[in-house]
Amino acid sequence: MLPIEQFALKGAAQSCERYGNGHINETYLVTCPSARYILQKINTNVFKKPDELMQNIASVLRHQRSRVSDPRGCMALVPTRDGASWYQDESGAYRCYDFVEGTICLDRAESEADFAESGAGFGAFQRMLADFPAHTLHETIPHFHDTPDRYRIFKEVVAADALGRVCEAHREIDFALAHEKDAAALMEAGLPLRVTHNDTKLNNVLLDAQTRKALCVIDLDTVMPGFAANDFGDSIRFGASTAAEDETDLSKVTMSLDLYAAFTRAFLGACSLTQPEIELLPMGAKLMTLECGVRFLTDYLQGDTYFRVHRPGHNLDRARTQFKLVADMETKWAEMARITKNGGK
Ligand code: ADP
Ligand code: GN1
Ligand code: MG
Repeated sequence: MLPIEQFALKGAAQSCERYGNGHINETYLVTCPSARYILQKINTNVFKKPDELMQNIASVLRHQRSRVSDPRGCMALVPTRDGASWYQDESGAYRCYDFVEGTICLDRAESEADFAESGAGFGAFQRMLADFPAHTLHETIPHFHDTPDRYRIFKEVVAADALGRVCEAHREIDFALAHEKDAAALMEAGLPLRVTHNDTKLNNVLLDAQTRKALCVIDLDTVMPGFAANDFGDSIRFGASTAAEDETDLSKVTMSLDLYAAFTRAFLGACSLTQPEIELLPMGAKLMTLECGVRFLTDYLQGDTYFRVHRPGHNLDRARTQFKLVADMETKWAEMARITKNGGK
């Protein structure tokens, strides 16, 4: 039983259904007579300290709230009946948000303009947090975009081969190992640390359904200090792909230079980055994709305990698309660098 009645909703809940395509939390749409809500069971296997997580979210939302013009421009937490920002019982940890009405959430860009809007949204989010006191943020997942550390864990998991799956994934393991030389490229570049979102998938920004303009950045669980190139790169990884993250026909999976350019224009137009940060944006795209592939592959080899899966081999399929994208980016590297240098033109 979900603890819906613990939250201060406007009226009794008429329905509560699983919602969205996130890989981490359990998300439910709760409908009351005069309002809708998003109820989430926080994945405490991933977020070990929900109290710290919720402190981060509450303070980021307060900061955003004082800066947005449209009230739908940032999420609103629904307090518990006791006035707390989240609720915990023996079944788990829960939080509730107002449903941001009149928006759409895309798993694939339907046009260059939609994808560019996500760039404008994430760029504006980063700009909005430029004066947020970064030292007050808890590290909700330590070493989240520490690619060398992701490799360290990956290699331990390969060596252990606890489920005997290594034999199913030789080609992918070899690909990952052959690309390890790039792993520290961002971390060793001396880039400025900013407050970043760190999970900038297209489906983590809501677009206004009428205007299709970016309206509200969601999924704030991983807001932590990071590099601008991480946010840029994770968006490209997911949204500039010509296929779904779990497409099994790899011939459909490429990185679209048109989508790359459209996103770059919008992102750079919305936040102001230094020259070294701009130069490393293509590396951000490649590394976030490689890192995500390594994470999917690690999870496959470990028995699918982190990312939600919907079929056998799902995480291996996901790893394959990421590595296909990395290989495709390598063939387009010079053009990606040129487009980035020209501000997305
Ligand atoms: P996860 O961490 O599992 O990805 P998200 O916080 O991204 O969870 O939520 C999953 C999905 O639920 C989103 O992709 C979006 O479709 C929807 N969603 C989340 N919060 C809201 C909200 N406040 N208003 C409308 N839709 C939301
Ligand atoms: C997860 O939570 P969601 O589905 O928006 C993951 C990201 C990965 C992404 C891959 C906290 O994002 O880091 O890039 O899946 N989030 C967490 O699709 O690990
Ligand atoms: Mg999400």
